[in-house]
Amino acid sequence: MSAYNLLGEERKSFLIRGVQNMKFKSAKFLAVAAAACAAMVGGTAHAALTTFQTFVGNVGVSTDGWGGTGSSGGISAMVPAGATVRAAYLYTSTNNNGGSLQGIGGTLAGSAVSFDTNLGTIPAPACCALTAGRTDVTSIIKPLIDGGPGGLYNFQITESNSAIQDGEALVVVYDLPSLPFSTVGILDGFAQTTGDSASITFANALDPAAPGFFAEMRLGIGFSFNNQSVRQTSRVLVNGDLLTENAGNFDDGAGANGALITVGGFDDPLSPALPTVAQDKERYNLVPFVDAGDTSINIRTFNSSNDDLIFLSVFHVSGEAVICTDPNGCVTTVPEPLSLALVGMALAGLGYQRRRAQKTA
Ligand SMILES: [Ca+2]
Ligand SMILES: [Ca+2]
Ligand SMILES: [Ca+2]
Repeated sequence: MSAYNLLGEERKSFLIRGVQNMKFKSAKFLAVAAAACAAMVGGTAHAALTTFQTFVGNVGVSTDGWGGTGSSGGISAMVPAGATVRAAYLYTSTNNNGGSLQGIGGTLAGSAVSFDTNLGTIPAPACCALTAGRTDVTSIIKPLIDGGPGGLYNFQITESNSAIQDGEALVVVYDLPSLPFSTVGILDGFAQTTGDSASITFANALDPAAPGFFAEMRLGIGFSFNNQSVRQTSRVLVNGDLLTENAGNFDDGAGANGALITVGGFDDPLSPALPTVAQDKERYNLVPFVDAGDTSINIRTFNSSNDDLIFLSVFHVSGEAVICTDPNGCVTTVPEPLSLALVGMALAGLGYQRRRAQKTA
């Protein structure tokens, strides 16, 4: 148990019991209602951060980010010799384009890319129509890495509209027989600024003391800016304990609109406990937040400045996991239909605190 317990042991046990007992009716009802609301408000195919892909096996993952006010730069992957690429995805994080990806695109390693999947726009009170896009770049990246020397691969990247595109994230998942059996989970979309959650639920109870046990999370965040007078950060809780209050900033870009991006990457250190803004590179070791016997890891995010886009969350954990976004764990049964009136009643009880802040970047 970490010292940074915000909710207390009782609350934490409640959360874990909630995950273990999926028949918990009222909690499930609220979760379904919140998801229904997000879908209605968002008006897009995606509602908040949702599971995009889960890879299980002798797998590894490379992540990296790039942003700039110019129209081209470099983005990288670190892949060991002998590995073969299972899948590769490129994301772009945009601002002030009306929630559309029109005019958004570019090239990766000389090949044209169009971000064909709009991951949705954060609803109010978030500002600036913050919207990310995703495209599958496996056909571009795989031939450049498979059979290659291994190590660092650098790719040129360009943006069609650099002022709107804050930057890109490259996620490469690969197979290598010598790697331990593990799970890579990719969640994407947007985290609602007033509070959002994701859970990893495991088939077997976790033992963080087991040899080789690991659990890591990396975030991709757009349109975040911090200096001595402006503070735009996200708070992240893991199993009810505070992981960071300082996720965000433009670590992989620059301090100007059109370059505000940070991605926890292969070249970033794991954040220390309770990192400062400078220390937080959006790459986190979750092991200290796991207690022996836990069957889930629950993540909650909040962005009180209402102007940062958490568009990507990549998990890499030992063993086989099921990754989902229900705050109470992975519900496997189909919920009964809810009337809009019932949804409204549930939402009235949610009572989130909301604050507004002006973007000054
Ligand atoms: Ca740009
Ligand atoms: Ca980074
Ligand atoms: Ca950061």
